[in-house]
Amino acid sequence: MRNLSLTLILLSAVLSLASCKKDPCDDITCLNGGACIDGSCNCPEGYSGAQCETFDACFNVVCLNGGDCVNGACVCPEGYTGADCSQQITPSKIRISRIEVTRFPATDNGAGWDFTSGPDIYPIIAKNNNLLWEYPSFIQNADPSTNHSFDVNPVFDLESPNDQYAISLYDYDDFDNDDFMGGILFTPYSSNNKFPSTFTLDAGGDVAFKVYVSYVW
Ligand SMILES: [Ca+2]
Ligand SMILES: [Ca+2]
Repeated sequence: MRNLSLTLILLSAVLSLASCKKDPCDDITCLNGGACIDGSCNCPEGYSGAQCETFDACFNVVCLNGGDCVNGACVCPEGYTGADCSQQITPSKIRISRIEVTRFPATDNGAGWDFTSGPDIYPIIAKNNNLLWEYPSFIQNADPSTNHSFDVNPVFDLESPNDQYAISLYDYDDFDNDDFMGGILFTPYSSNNKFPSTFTLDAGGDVAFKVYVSYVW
């Protein structure tokens, strides 16, 4: 009996202590719409700090194309501009490092390209019928069933990316004029192309190419 009454006394003492325990949020002020929960501020999105006093200037700032937000403004990667990096900058040059020939005609209108063997192929690039670049050698007796790769070394720059160029394939011949095998007109740049590192030039005709490029701004 004595034990029980002692227990009751202790219990009521604990209860009275608990009832006058302070609300942990009494002295807490949460700014910017924050709400105090169990003694600490629960801040709305974009705010942080003990009192929600710090605003992240990059909250809700969207930077496209790999841009980074710094102090509330987008820092754009090379080639992009605009508040959200959505705008492309026209490159001053498009640099070709490799040309792959992905299709050429197996025959010259039914005849062989050469008397007893396959064509000896090489690509050229021209603009307004002026030769700008040609591969300095050729691939001998090229097999039309596979792709053929030409390293462009040193690199060749297309100096006016918005102009039209022509890429053509020739069969080198020893004793007469080289045979034209086919060509495609192309404009290397468009303002929303996202700067691809390769582009495919294929109009469904006799020849098709894949061109490996980089960009100079
Ligand atoms: Ca020939
Ligand atoms: Ca030949």
